[in-house]
Amino acid sequence: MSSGTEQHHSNDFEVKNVDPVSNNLSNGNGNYRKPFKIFIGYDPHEDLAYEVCRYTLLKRSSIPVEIFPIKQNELRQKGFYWRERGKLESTEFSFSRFLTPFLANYEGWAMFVDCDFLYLGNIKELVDLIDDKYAIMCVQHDYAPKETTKMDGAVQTVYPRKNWSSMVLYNCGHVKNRILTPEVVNKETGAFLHRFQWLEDHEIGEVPFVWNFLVGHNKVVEGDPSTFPKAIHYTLGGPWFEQWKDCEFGDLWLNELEEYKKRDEKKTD
Ligand SMILES: [Mn+2]
Repeated sequence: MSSGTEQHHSNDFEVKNVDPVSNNLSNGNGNYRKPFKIFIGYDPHEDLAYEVCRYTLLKRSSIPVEIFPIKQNELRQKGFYWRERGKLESTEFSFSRFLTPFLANYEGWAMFVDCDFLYLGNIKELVDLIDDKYAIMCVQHDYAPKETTKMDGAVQTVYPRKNWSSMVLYNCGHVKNRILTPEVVNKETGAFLHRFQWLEDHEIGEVPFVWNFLVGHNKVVEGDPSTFPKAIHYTLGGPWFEQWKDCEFGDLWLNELEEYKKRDEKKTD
């Protein structure tokens, strides 16, 4: 990647809303003293998706968060990632996502999320659902997609726990997650990793589906706020791809993109 691109992402590390004097936060119960670490899967083919995902996450967060893009080329340079890309990998972070606990030094909780998410809710509400008795927490989708291709023609595969790994809260300090070393992440099968086979079922906590609202699958029920998406997941492809410009909720993403671009222009003036 060129140094120009690196510069463009130079503020990926971002701490927000920290009171510089006391380091105390308005929430008061002490859970938010340390910024919450969020790792976003990055793919050079979906740079705008990453930017908008990050923008909406920061914009609506009332707690301090640190955002790190998971970039495969950087992980390779650091010697954390070396596996060859398989045909079924639709993004560069298909496997590198499972380095999240390692990248967080096996400490505290951290979130991994795909770049094809749009945040409408405050991430604090998700962090408040964290329960230390679990090794991970995620939306436990139960479905078999009808579509056979996704994004720019990559083949859709159907497997148990499909899409569970696209947004995961990792209890990085949990002893069971110590197994996720670079060695294991680089050699284990997609089934082992994406189905969380290093864990027992009872170690996998559940969060409401609105935190991984699958476009084309999940539905809003009028008058029922519990179905209103807090994080929209354009899992089939989003408006940053020409053929998905008119997809459901595509207008919301395009509006955020416009806002992000305007803000970016102001900054560089
Ligand atoms: Mn996705």
